[in-house]
Amino acid sequence: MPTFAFRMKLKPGFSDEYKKRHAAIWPELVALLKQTGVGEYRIFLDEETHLLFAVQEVSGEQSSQELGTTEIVQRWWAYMADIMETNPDNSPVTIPLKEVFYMP
Ligand code: RM4
Repeated sequence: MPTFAFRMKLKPGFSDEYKKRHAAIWPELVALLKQTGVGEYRIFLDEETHLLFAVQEVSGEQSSQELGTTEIVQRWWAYMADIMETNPDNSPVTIPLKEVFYMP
């Protein structure tokens, strides 16, 4: 299963809020992610730089970041926009990361 990794950025001071909101992630968002092929999905925070590093297994061709045409993701991105670095459409600024090491 291919793995996608990407970087996003949190606004300073919101790590607890980010974690709290994700601990209560909307069931309909989880269902959509699973339906579209996103499997195990982790997000890590670098507390020093406020950078978020996401790693997700994907059975299809698209990552979670390509679901911005769905109403649920648009609503989720709008909900998260106040604590994240976003584009004008509320999507989180997303920088793909290059895999440089893999140990099976
Ligand atoms: C992140 C960001 C991503 C979304 C996850 C669930 O903060 O909004 O796009 O896939 O949450």
